Amino acid sequence: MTLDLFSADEDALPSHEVICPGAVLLRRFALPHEANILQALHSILASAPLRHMHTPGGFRMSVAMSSCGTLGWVTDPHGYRYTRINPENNQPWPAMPAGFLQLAHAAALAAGFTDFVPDACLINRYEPDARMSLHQDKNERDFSQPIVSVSLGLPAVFQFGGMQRSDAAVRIPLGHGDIVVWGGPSRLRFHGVLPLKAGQHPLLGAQRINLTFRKAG
Ligand code: MD6
Ligand code: FE
Repeated sequence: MTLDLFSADEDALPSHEVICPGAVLLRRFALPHEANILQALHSILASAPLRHMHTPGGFRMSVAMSSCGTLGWVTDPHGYRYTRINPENNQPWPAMPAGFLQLAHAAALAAGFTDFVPDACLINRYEPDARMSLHQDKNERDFSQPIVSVSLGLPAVFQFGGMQRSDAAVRIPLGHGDIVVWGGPSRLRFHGVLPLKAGQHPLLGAQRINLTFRKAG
């Protein structure tokens, strides 16, 4: 009998890959937390439902969004910004669950960023064909803090570019449970998500959910 060291079992282990300085991919890091995350998401989205916002230029976003934490990210004809009140229902955003905070903190630490305490978690839902065009995350106050991005459900192709929109972008497939931590010299890189391919995920069905944790205020 031969021991198969490179069997499919290896695909079940977490991994740590540096994408470029400041950007780390932690494959499967969120898997042990999937049940907790989905349960918490269910109640967050019951009080702050996902909705398709419009860009300042007037385009309806194909990604449906909500937020939890002290600050939530919104876009409307006045621009992109963080607010304490959800403009859809004039209520504060749902609190960030302790489990979300702990996961984001642990992922940041694994990527070399100490003391990450997010005050905003943006919740993105992609259905087939939904995409996010290349953008920079620059509505946050302190760019010394990283962003922790958790992917759940259907796989997607993430694009990491450079500091200019026109810079070449690498493509990284992201699957259920993968986390990207992004900061330092990479913090202001352009990035985006290619149109989601149709499919069925055993837990989430025909969608991808992305959580991005930020220290926004
Ligand atoms: C997404 N993520 O993965 C969209 N931004 O659906 C982002 O826009 C993002 O994943 C900054 C850092 C990590 C991200
Ligand atoms: Fe982003």
